[in-house]
Amino acid sequence: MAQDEEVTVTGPKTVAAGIPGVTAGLAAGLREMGVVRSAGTLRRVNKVDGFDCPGCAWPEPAHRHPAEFCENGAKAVAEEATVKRVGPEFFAAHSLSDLAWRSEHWLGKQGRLTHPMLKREGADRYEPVPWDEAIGVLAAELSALDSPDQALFYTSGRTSNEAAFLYQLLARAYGTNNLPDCSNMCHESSGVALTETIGIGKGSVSLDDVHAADLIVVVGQNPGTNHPRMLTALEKAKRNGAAIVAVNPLPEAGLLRFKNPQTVRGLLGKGTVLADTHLPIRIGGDLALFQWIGRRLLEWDAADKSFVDESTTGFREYAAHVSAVDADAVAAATGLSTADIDAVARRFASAQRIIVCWAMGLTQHRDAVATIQEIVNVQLLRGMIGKEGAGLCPVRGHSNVQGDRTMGIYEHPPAWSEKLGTEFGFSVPREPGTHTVDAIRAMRDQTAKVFVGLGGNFAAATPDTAVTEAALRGCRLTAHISTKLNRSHVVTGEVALILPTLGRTERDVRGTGEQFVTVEDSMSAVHASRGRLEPASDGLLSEVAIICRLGETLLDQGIPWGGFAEDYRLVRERIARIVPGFADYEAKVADSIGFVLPHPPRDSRTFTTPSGRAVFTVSALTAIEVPEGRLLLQTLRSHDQYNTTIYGLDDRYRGIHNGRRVVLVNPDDLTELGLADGDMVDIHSEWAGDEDRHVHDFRVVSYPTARGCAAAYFPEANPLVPLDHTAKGSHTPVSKALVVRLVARSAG
Ligand SMILES: Nc1nc2c(c(=O)[nH]1)N[C@H]1C(S)=C(S)[C@@H](COP(=O)(O)OP(=O)(O)OC[C@H]3O[C@@H](n4cnc5c(=O)[nH]c(N)nc54)[C@H](O)[C@@H]3O)O[C@H]1N2
Ligand SMILES: Nc1nc2c(c(=O)[nH]1)N[C@H]1C(S)=C(S)[C@@H](COP(=O)(O)OP(=O)(O)OC[C@H]3O[C@@H](n4cnc5c(=O)[nH]c(N)nc54)[C@H](O)[C@@H]3O)O[C@H]1N2
Ligand SMILES: [Mo]
Repeated sequence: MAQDEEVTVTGPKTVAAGIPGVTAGLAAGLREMGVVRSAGTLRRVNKVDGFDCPGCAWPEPAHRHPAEFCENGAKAVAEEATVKRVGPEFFAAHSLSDLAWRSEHWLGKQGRLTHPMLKREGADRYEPVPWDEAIGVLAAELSALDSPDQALFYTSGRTSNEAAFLYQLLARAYGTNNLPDCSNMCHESSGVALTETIGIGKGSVSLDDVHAADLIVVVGQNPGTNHPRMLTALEKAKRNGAAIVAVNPLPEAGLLRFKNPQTVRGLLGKGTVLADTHLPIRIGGDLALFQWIGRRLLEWDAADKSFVDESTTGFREYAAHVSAVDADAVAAATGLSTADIDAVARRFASAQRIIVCWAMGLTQHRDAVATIQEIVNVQLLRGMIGKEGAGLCPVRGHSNVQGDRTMGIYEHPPAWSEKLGTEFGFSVPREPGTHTVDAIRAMRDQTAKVFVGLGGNFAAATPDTAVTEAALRGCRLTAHISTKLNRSHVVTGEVALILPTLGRTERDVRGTGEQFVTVEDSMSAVHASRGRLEPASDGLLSEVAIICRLGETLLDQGIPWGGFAEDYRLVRERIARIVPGFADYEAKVADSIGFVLPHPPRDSRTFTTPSGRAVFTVSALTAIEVPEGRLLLQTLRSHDQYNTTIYGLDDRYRGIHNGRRVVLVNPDDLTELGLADGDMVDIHSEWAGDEDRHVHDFRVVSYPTARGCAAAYFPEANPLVPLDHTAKGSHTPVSKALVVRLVARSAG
């Protein structure tokens, strides 16, 4: 999958968005959509009567700006609304052996899928088939399995609430909880950490809280690229007097300075300095950092004693543990000086309304759950839950990943299983199913034989690419409900299906007329999303319609699939009856900006933990061991991608152009390793004595990351992530802390 790359490096930027952001967004729109379609489409992003941006899960403000989208939202929309097409002629011209060596960038750029396609056993090509045949093949293969647990039903986070609800209903009525999802690789650690400590796996702040905070700490997150609209909220908080602290091994542009493209000042001026302090932490040092902050808060008598007494449990043990935390151990783990950490601890001690935000820089680590729980500890100590302008803010990735979980996309049976079973007349299986990593193991071990993907790109997004691809190829059938071509369509089982579907931006007309769907953002707000564009092809079905057709063909339980497919209100009616918090669903989403789901800690300082209190936790202070001559590598996103969808080969804010096979290393480490900027290396990852994993031909970039740390892009670096190297308690692949060795490629 080599690409013709001639990487050029211009060095990191310190300011995000402004005119370059606007022009990059518009250019992407014009390139993919043309002038008329661009103007009409971008105007409807995140509007009350428009569609939810398929980009990130950052919430929309109640009073929306005429341009309530960002550069990367515009790119996400352009990618979906492209005028290019991948139809039967494309597959006639390209065999699977031909497609297998194409890059993800190339595959994605071919355009939108238009027809159901089938690869028959032994064939090296997809051929077009009618929908009935495609659904028939899938249903027949599922029916032929010895047990429903031999099937896997994966979901990616763009799926609407309606489709997600029906999909889990289908899987469970068929007989399995095998519902792995992208969340398993994403914010699972946050969900586990928060459920154990505050009783609910979701963040506790609203957008108004962000605007009202006086200290916002952004840990392990790159909002300038991945949640650009968050910068607008940070800017507003800043103007209201908030201090902002960034904790990150990299000096990410958006965190340092921001030019708001929605204001004249932002477009033409110097922009707003966002972060008052940047702690360039060593990868994996956050657990130690927050334990030390906890220690200082206790020494300085900064605890909110009445909150701790009235609402928490476990304080004594926590206090005893952090009081003994050793300064040298903290310095070694964080790579930071005590003085620098203390300066941030003092902000925690004096601020009255503190929000801590985080994303993948915390969740994709071996001790991710414990690390997030240290943040919870500090916030509990300061009484920062259920208080205006304060709280815990895991910033989700995919635009409806949180909603999918609310709708029961989960390998464990949902809390409302019994209601689900009673409503539809079957018993929900009790045995937990497989999460993403177990799904790969099951295919590898041939205990799973049919893989169905509702969106996403399982082959490329998952760890240990060689193992995962072999596992997928070992399946009897792989089937993907997708908008665009990707690696997962070309790494197939014996039989393979592509089921092309409508995107968020497109009009969805069913028997009872035009339909809308609903989604939930990162702050538990649920609202409607209405596609406005003409569908990319007449051959497309909505996700809801595809699931219903499969349900009808596969199952004979008497679930009214036909009715659901023609009128999504009937789906919402069932959700309202079954899923807590959705009473009056239809009325609440029909013509308003939506509603916010209940969140007991935020709403009333109620904690639905076994003790009825928020829980302080104690975790050992660990540091990742890195042998001599090795670096700690994180895999991250460039400014020009959406997960495995590669928009382009530039990473503007980091000053890297025309290539993605790069590894960013601190200049002092380069000197020590006898390497220099521009060198070509192979990267070998070392784990549990197993040194087989490597990727080749990466260009070294001298970059101001923390000492001992390195960074490369996801998904190119995924072959380095060991399948069994997962976070304790959440099973999330450790994508942010790989021990690696760089091996220079000999010249010539
Ligand atoms: N344009 C665009 N938007 C997106 C996405 C996209 O690919 N493109 N993806 C979406 C999805 S699914 C998600 S989950 C989110 C991801 O949003 P992010 O979590 O912002 O994404 P990453 O690129 O993985 O960035 C991880 C950040 O954590 C830092 N980091 C790495 N290791 C550590 C550590 O040990 N400690 C600390 N403190 N920091 C660390 C990295 O330097 C980097 O800044 O974005 C969503 N939005
Ligand atoms: N090494 C490493 N690996 C990682 C990560 C990392 O940071 N490092 N991050 C992880 C994270 S946070 C996540 S969330 C996962 C992402 O894993 P996935 O969600 O599986 O991957 P995506 O790249 O988001 O999926 C893109 C594909 O979804 C399809 N698609 C897009 N829109 C729609 C739609 O509306 N409907 C349907 N049916 N299909 C659609 C298109 O065909 C597109 O090619 O990757 C994880 N993998
Ligand atoms: Mo994610």
